[in-house]
Amino acid sequence: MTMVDGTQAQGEAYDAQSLQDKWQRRWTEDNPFTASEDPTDKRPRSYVLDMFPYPSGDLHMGHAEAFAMGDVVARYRFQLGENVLHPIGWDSFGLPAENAAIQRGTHPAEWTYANIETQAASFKRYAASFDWSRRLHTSDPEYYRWNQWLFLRFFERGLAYRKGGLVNWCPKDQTVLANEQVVQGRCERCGTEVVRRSLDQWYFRITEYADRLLDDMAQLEGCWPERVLTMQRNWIGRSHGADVHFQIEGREEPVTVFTTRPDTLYGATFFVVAADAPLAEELCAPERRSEFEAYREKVAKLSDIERQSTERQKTGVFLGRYAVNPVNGEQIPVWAADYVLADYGHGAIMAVPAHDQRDLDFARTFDLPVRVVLDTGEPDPRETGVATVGEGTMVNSGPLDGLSKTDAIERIVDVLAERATGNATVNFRLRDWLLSRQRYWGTPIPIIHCPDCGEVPVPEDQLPVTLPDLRGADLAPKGVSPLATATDWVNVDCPSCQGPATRDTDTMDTFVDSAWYFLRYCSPRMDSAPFDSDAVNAWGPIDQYVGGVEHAVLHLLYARFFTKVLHDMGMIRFTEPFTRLLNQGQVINQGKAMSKSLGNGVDLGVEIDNYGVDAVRLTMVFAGPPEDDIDWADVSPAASLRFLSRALRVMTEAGAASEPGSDPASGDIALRKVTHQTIDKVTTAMEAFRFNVAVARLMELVTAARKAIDAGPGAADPAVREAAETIAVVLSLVAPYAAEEGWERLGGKGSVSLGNWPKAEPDLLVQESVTCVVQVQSKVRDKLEVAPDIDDAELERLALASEKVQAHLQDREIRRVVVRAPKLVNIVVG
Ligand code: ANZ
Ligand code: ZN
Repeated sequence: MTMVDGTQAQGEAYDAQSLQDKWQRRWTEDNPFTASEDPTDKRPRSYVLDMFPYPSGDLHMGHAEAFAMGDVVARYRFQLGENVLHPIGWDSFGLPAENAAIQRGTHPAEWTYANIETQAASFKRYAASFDWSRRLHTSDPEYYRWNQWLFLRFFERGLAYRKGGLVNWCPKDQTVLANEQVVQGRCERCGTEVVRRSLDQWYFRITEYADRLLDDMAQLEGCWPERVLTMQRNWIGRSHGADVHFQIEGREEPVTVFTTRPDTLYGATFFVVAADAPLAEELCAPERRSEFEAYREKVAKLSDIERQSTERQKTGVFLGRYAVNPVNGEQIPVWAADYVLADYGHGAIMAVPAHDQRDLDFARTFDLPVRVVLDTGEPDPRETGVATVGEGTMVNSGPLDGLSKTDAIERIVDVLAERATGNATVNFRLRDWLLSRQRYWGTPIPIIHCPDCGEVPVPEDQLPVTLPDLRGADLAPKGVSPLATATDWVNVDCPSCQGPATRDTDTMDTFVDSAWYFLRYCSPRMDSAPFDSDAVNAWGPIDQYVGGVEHAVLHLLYARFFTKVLHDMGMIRFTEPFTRLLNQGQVINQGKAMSKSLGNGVDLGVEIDNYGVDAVRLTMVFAGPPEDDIDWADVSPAASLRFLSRALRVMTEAGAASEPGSDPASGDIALRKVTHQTIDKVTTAMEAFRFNVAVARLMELVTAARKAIDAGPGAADPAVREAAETIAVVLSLVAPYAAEEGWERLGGKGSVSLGNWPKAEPDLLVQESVTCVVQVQSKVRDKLEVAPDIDDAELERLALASEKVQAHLQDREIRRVVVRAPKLVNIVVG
């Protein structure tokens, strides 16, 4: 343990370890951060939430940063005297527990709960201001029971359904992945290349909420980071366009395509079906079949990203059929290709090579015709190989000729509607949420499959469907859920007809757990409902959510979806869960993300042993704005420790020299001004989430107080006490141990952390002005009243803007401006 010598005045060293031992014990006894449910408690409520951790081991540097930032937010609200809900829990289901258990030959529960205890102890040591009474673990049956209950409500409303279809499959983890969990064609967790498989899976119908998920973002504008809003918008991907029905020879029903450019309908020179769509197989002429099947096999191995890459040479197979363009009766060949995706739009397109680059690349590869239908003034795509996408005038388009693109879109949609061959429509990139997983460590899906009754919900009084223990069983991925091996568990009577039936053996995606945990915190022990609506309406929506930007799409979108469904069910009042969002940066080292292979990892436990919790937290907060990454090689926890020692010494000396309650009005006016300006600036910085600025101001106040003790009015001056008390309160946001200790030494009442935020006295904020003389060629031409701390640039700007000065400058060239802030500006002209 590093000791910093602070002995000069008090013979008292700053010993982080002993401060931690002392105050942690007190906090455990007093629970100062317990939220109040007392209805007579009239303090404003605020709900501050950190994204809950996954118990993958002990806390690491990333947690230390995230939770330092979140804690500053929560502690600030506590200091303002609000009734703050700042809960903690664990996102404790999921694959890593299962994989670790397989490796170590233990049960996932053992690994999980041991890690939770480790992290909980570390959070306590880290002095996070949590309400520990509300702690939850999503792998507890008391919690996941409500996942099941919610699933059944969704099921009743048609928002949970099972269907067969192509899904992303990770061959290593042997489980399906949601689209969101496929990153550049690879499994987000293990990096294995993902393949497509046809399976029956459970989905949540999130697409039904696509419009609202987009439109309600208006509420978040300015309160969530712009980049997160953009990512959500792109993920939902709303495009306006038209459905157009093409007749295909030998097929009764027309085939519909989605296009954002119905204006280009006369330029459609071929038709493309996704090679892996059932339609391609159906349309394929017998003589093309073997070629088609070979092609389809190759396509199955590709990820969506690869398929749509503009760099790849286009591939495809002619299906031996023709489609009929509904506006001019033209016959165009039908192809199967991989650049058209089976699950977007209708899985088929009309190809307009002149105005769509992918289509043009394809046309050039297979020597298909290209017809320009919008004259944009750009060079001919047939010569350049570059599709033209600009605005212009319609050509080669019969009745559309001469129209602008926008007018043509409107006209053609009318024509299509009249002939019942198309209509305007909106299409979304968003897919339904695939929630079933073929793994053990998750919430069992509460459905029983009966040969006679079909999908039968587990009756409510039989919830939770608890996981079979499977201790000692082989959980290694085999493609079917390990739950299927627990035959006693699987075989049940059908709740509806009492005949033999089987339980669904899949478990839920853990994003289900985190889609509503923030509601559970409001009434964590409720055993008759997932949450108490009154409590949720009293606390929610969450005022401030803090967490990593890696959750910008998945978790936040799902939580927003659940909130809307629960709102529609009448269970909650609000429609958006998180009023404000803060994404903290990452902790890196020597310019790179910490990793085992680079050997640049920093161990949080070691840092805390070396410098203490306060110094580590202070370093995190002081390093920069909370959104920025922190390079641990560029910061100095040792310097933080020295600062803490200085701060504690000021508090100690002031405490020893004066009694609490003395009237600061009689104190040293210069120091008082510094104190109140600090309060003012720190408050502004806190409201603007510039915690690093708040710390910088605090450091200045400590320096000013030190000076006042040593070279000014001395430690007994009431202004020194006022400064020291302010230091303790502001310091409590980042360095709770030093703050609490200093407060005690100052004789402060209760915990320093609750309801002590000071108010700046306006009188002490007024800065006197100084008269600045402005000269032109060394002759005084004007006098300005300016702030004493004005900087040179600002003073020069004011001087040059003066009308009197302008009158003397006229058009003469300024050769030099001499600025001596705040008293003098001299303008030298040529
Ligand atoms: C004809 C056309 C002409 C198109 C033109 C574009 C430009 P966004 O904006 O992403 O919604 N498309 C439709 N379904 C597709 C699928 N399953 N796979 C791949 N591409 C598909 O894109 C909509 C456009 O993407 C549609 O408009 C269609 O091509 C293509 F000058 O239709 B377009
Ligand atoms: Zn039945």
